[in-house]
Amino acid sequence: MQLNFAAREVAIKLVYYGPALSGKTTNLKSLHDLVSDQSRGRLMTLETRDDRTLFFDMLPLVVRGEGGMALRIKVFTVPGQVLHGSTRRLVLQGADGIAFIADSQQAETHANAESFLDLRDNLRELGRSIRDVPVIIQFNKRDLPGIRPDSEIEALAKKGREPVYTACAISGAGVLESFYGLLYLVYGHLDREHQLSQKIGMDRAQFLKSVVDRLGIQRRPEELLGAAVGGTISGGAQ
Ligand SMILES: Nc1nc2c(ncn2[C@@H]2O[C@H](COP(=O)(O)OP(=O)(O)OP(=O)(O)O)[C@@H](O)[C@H]2O)c(=O)[nH]1
Ligand SMILES: [Mg+2]
Repeated sequence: MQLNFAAREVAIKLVYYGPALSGKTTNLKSLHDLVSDQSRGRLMTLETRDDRTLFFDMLPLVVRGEGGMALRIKVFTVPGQVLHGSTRRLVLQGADGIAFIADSQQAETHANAESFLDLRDNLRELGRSIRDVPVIIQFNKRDLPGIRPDSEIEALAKKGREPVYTACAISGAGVLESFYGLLYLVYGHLDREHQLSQKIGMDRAQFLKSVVDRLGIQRRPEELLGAAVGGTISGGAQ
């Protein structure tokens, strides 16, 4: 988190991580389409012709609080291809929260696991533990055949500590829910570590409500929070 009192601004960084072609860039494109014009900046993407991110994508969002305090949210994606390991680490630097985008296809199970280990290792290289960083997991591509069944995703959600979401990023389903769940965790974390509520003058409920209002999201906060696999993410989550 970066705090600029003079400009009355708080900036947070979210990173979408995951294996190659899992749908990280597609999540950002859908997120861009789902928020209002006034709250979003230009979506920066740098892709090759075959949909591969070479460096990163970035979507800047701005949420203006009542008291004139602005919250800038920068959403980044990493390049998932194995060979871009050092770029992933660079993009991961200073992340306040991570959305891990997994590919739901059975055949990608191993690639998901490898990428999660890669995330853990890269955080460690940066001197951080994955246990101390807010993380949500999204199982994307739910529209495809040959995916891991809901029952398996539910079991994984029960077992793990990270909130789990299902999504179809090309249609936008689950994209806002995942983003919102991550913001929920990030707020809790930054409040504990840096007293965010005092700094921006909003408690978590006010903060989430203002994100929905200011980004022009046509959904109720409770509905978004209730979308995690296995039910609402609790106040105690992370
Ligand atoms: N069927 C289906 N295809 C998807 C979905 N999400 C993404 N895709 C497709 O999967 C391909 C890869 O998506 P990207 O968003 O570029 O993947 P990425 O994770 O950014 O990949 P890298 O940049 O290489 O790490 C594209 O052809 C997308 O259209 C989904 O929910 N369903
Ligand atoms: Mg990409």
